Parts: sequence; structure tokens; C-alpha cells
Amino acid sequence: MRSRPIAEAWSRLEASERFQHNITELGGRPEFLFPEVALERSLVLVKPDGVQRGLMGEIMARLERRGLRLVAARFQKVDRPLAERHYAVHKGKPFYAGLLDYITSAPILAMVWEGPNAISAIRQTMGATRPDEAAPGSIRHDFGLEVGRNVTHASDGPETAREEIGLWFRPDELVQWERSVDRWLFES
Ligand code: DAT
Ligand code: MG
Repeated sequence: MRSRPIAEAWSRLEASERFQHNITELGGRPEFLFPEVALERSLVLVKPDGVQRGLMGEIMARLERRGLRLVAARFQKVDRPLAERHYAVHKGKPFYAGLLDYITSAPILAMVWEGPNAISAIRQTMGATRPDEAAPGSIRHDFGLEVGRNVTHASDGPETAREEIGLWFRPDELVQWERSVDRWLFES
């Protein structure tokens, strides 16, 4: 059952405060408590292959057209320590060394996007990890062939998103803004 007074109080909070509440008090699952107002955030990377192949604009366009809202963006090189922290969960796997070499090999575009159910929506737009298993129409299907050259990264859950956004961006780099079309995209 939806709780309108709580939702109204929630909607009066600044977006940055909402995000704090999302990730701390609500255990990263605000949609259970506030299904009509929760916005999720996800880190998105256009990896070196995507940048080199001129796909940054295409990937941003797909996320924009989906209705997601850009929160932060930075074009940068990735040093080894950042790569190791970002992919710490994969340490020890056979592909780990190659993954670090790949992500540090050339500049990437790091972004944060937000929207209702942004994490699952963005993973869906990216497609499965292996391009040969990604759904037709997804980015990894449409622009990739090999798992080690799969064009993009996106956070895989609320907790991962919180950690990754904190790793790649300072809080003051996250831009809180509204679009006049938001009411046509976000139900409340
Ligand atoms: P995702 O990027 O879809 O979250 P992941 O977190 O399982 O996938 O793996 C991180 C990256 O590591 C993935 O985008 C590509 C690479 N990778 C994963 N599995 C691999 C494998 N079996 N061989 C080579 N690279 C792999
Ligand atoms: Mg992953």
C-alpha cells in the first residue's frame, strides 16, 4: 500500500538527501517503501573500446532517449589503483589481469545516470555481459562481439552503485537538476 504523507515528505527532500536516505536508512531498496517516488542512480562507463570506436554519443543518446537523467560525467584516463578498486570483486579470476590492462589502456567516459529503476533499466539497455548472449537491440549486442571488449560498464545493484559512484565521483560533482519533461517520464 502506498503511503502518500511519507511520499510527500520524501518528495520535499533535496535529491542528494533522497539518495542518502536511499543508501543508508533504506538499505538501498527504497522502491519497497516508496515505489512511486524512488529514483535510483547507476555508474556507467564507456570503456576504452567504446571511446576509440566513437560510440560515446550513441551510448549517451540511448540512455537519454530511455528517459534517464544525467547526474555526472567525466572523460578521463584510468590509473591502475582506480582500476583495481573498481574491479576488486574480480581479483583472482583468470580474466582479471586482462581486464585491468584493457580498462587502463585508453581514456574512458565515466557517468552517473538516474531514474526510476535505473539500475535494472540500464543493465537491460547494456545487455548481457557476453555480447554473443546480449539481447538484440542492446548496446553490447549491437556494438560488440567479445566479452573482453563489451563497450560499457553499469552498476549491478544498489549497494554496488553506491560504492562505485563514491569511487568515481566526489559528492560535489553529482549535479542535482530537473527537466521540464521529467513529469512525462517519472510518474511522480
Ligand atoms: P558486467 O560488466 O556485465 O557487470 P562482470 O561484472 O561479471 O560483468 O564482469 C566485469 C567485466 O569483466 C565484464 O564486463 C567483462 C569482463 N569479463 C567478465 N567475465 C569474463 C570472462 N569470462 N572472460 C573475459 N572477460 C570477462
Ligand atoms: Mg559487473
